[in-house]
Amino acid sequence: MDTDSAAAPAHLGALAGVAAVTLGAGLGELTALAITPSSSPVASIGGALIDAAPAWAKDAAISLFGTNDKAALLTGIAIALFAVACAAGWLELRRPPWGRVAALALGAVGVAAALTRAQASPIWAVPSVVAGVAAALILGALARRARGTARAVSPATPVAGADPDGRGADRRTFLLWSGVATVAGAIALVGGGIVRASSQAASAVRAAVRLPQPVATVAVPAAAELGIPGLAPYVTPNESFYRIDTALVVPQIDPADWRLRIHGLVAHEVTLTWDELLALPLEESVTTLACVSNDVGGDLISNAVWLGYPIRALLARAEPAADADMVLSTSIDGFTASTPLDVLTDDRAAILAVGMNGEPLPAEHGFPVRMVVPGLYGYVSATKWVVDLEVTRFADATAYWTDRGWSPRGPVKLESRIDVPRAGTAVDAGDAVIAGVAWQQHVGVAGVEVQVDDGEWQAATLASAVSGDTWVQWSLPWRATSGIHTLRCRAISATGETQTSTVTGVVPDGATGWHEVRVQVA
Ligand SMILES: Nc1nc2c(c(=O)[nH]1)N[C@H]1C(S)=C(S)[C@@H](COP(=O)(O)O)O[C@H]1N2
Ligand SMILES: [Mo]
Repeated sequence: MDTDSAAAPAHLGALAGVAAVTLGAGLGELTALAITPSSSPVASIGGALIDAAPAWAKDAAISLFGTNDKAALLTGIAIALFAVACAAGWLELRRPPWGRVAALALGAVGVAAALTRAQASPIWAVPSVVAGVAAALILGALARRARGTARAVSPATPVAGADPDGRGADRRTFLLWSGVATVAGAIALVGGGIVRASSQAASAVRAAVRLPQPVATVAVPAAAELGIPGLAPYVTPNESFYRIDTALVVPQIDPADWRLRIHGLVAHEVTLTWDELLALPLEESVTTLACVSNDVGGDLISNAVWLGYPIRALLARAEPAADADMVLSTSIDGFTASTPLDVLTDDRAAILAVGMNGEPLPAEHGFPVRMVVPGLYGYVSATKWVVDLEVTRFADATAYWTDRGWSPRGPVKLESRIDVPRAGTAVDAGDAVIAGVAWQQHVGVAGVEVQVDDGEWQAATLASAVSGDTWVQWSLPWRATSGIHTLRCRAISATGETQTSTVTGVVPDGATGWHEVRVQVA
């Protein structure tokens, strides 16, 4: 064992480790940008963690962080990497070459994660190899400097010929190089992430897409929009449409390469290209998507005008076998959803969507093609970046979330939400309005009732809606008196069912209960 190195302070080792791992990861990130964004070591490890995480951890992440669950995961990875980097640096200082071995092992973890991603090809290993090797080399070099520094400053092990100025210079050089490596690595990591995100947002292929005119259009009635400030708009702008998926890096698909394969229990396999899809008679439909993880009162629900082609017609070409009862859809990144065959073949607007509110699908909402199915939660129906439909049976196959404890079928439950006034806000006494949205897609909402404190349930006025496939806005005038008030709402479905007061959590097939808001009236 090198006794000199024992004199080097541990924090110098930690600094060397953080510098080496940050720069290594940054170089890996830049390499990934040159190959394909999803091969990024950090993104691959994050993606593998998402898929491997126990169901309770994912459920907790979505309910705690909602659509910020990915930022939370990346923060967690950064903290874990920081700890491992400190440890590796310390090891390299005290037990060389084990710190370098740890850096290489970290790279190997990246390689394993990258190669097991659904879209991976062997070249996906390269960014993690670059990251691991670079981190090991940088760590070796910095740790040598740190040991030199320690020897120089340690009175117990004077270095022959070392003058006080030289000792200070050694230390300064070490700190300078560590600092430069850390900052350069951080810039590469953050910059790489920004370049990746912005290149996706401003994707040239997407910008070049010209969607065909629909053969059937839908007019959204003006009376669907009550225009009450604070109330969710009837049609959600794409920028504020909720987003939930397992894709840490949004999959990039060039429409020219997109293929949909329909196979399984069918008489004829069908393959569809992008040009073939766009040449079909496309129809507009308005469908509200909801996430099964949406808590009572939550905002994981949005509404859009979609452009697409009925899946029913494509299945008719394939001719499903009589004993088939499910379609397992798969995205390019390996997510799967199990959708009942009868839902895809009845007369509802279950579509392969290419357009969202007059634009090609945004990258994060499934560009170029996703499924939209009225009446089912997204996890069993709304596969984004869809590339494969397997006609099968519930008895024979399970989907991504089913394997994690969620129900194989997920019809949307009857729910309603108060948007105005918002909980905790101050309301002026006098004439006020209570307003919100209510939904049970493909069943439809016939009424909404509101209760103030423990008073009578009062019927709210419903706005118009395109169909029962969307949510509907509602409002009720309220003479607000000063004090603290509790407002509650409940929906009545088009089939006469009253929304249950029974409180259930989101697992395994969606939350129930009445939304309740407490407000202070001044
Ligand atoms: N490829 C893919 N598609 C997916 C998911 C996913 O993780 N991956 N999540 C599903 C879930 S759980 C929901 S709620 C909807 C959300 O669609 P949005 O992000 O466009 O709102 O997408 C569905 N489609
Ligand atoms: Mo979801």
